[in-house]
Amino acid sequence: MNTRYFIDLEEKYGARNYKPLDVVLSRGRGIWVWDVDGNRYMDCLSSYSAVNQGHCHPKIMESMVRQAEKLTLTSRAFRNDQLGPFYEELCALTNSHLVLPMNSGAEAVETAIKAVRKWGYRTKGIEEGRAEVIVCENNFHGRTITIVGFSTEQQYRNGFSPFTPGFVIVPFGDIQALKKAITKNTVAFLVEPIQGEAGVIIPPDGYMAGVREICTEHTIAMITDEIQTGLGRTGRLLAEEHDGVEADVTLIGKALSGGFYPVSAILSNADVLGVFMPGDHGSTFGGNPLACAVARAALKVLVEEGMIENSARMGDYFLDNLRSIKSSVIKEIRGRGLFIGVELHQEAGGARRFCERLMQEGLLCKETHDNVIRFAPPLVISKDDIDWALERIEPVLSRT
Ligand code: IF1
Repeated sequence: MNTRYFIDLEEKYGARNYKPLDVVLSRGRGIWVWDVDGNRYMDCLSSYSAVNQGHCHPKIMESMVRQAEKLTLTSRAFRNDQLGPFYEELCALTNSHLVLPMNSGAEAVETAIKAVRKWGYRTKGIEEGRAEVIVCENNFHGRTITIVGFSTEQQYRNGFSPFTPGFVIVPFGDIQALKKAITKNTVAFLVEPIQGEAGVIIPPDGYMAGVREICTEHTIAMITDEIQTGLGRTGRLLAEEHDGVEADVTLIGKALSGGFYPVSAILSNADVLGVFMPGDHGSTFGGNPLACAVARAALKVLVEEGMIENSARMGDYFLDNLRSIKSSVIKEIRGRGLFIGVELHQEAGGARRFCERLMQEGLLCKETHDNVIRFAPPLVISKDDIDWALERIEPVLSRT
């Protein structure tokens, strides 16, 4: 059965909440994926940074299979032998005090919002129901009603109101705007260290350090959403490290499982997550033994196989070479580590058609916000692999 057969099935039975490229993948290993017709592609999206460790990493797979044969789910009504070691390893790696395990990134964001609201009421004496969380324009934190309610992207909001109150929106990268937005009811500031969906937008130098200072000064919880930027994507374990800051609450997901399983986590100092009492919060699958075993293996290979350092080195190499391409369509090239966005001029006619041309050349990438091509390959990519990619990117971007 070939590509058309599978596309027709999806079109016939599937809700239309995506418009994917017409490639039907059936196998993946490392940076490569193959479609049902046997064509090979380099994956330059990594499932939005959920496959940092490369597709089907054998050691993560081995851990998943071994755990799946033993015990997959106990509910949190009982304990299991993977949860404590997962907590200990994750806290040691991220210098965190407490962990709350969830499944999707959006669940981690929602959990953090619940935690900081309760923390504000219980420790700052804010009047119940008045808590405010400051967020940024062009944010992306997930797709729940509460989260899209504070999105500035109309398409993410249209048709889904009414929304959750208690959110204030400020420009990303603007310290003064953040200061002005703070009131006596402000409990937290939620920010992506680099805005991914907005088009790999990197804030001015010192922004995150300034945020840290303001949040400390006003006793506001600094929440960094590292669900996409974390776990090596920008060349450091967490993107916040580039600014030498430690958030009060850090959210991770995606590559926390190496793409094998939905695993997310809220990392925090004891103050914030410490407000949760038994019965306050939970989820059926949060912290299940299979998720923990997979996440433990995913973190282990990420660190032990030098993927974070490789992301920094290969990201610099990729960026330098992209910047040397002579092209009338490229407006700006932005990136940190292997988190790269190539913004095209409006006149180029949109990034989608370049992604379609690149697909024909064997390279899978994704446009974001019409004019930005995102290049985010798995962190195991080599210099030769990048040269292979550049040999295909250069002609596509230098021709209009
Ligand atoms: C889609 C992109 C979109 C995230 C950050 C939380 C979440 C995400 C910084 C929620 C998820 C995914 C969702 C997926 C496409 C992709 C994405 F930013 F990565 F490109 F949409 F904007 N915080 N991002 O990036 O995590 O609940 O999905 O596990 O919704 O189309 P999730």
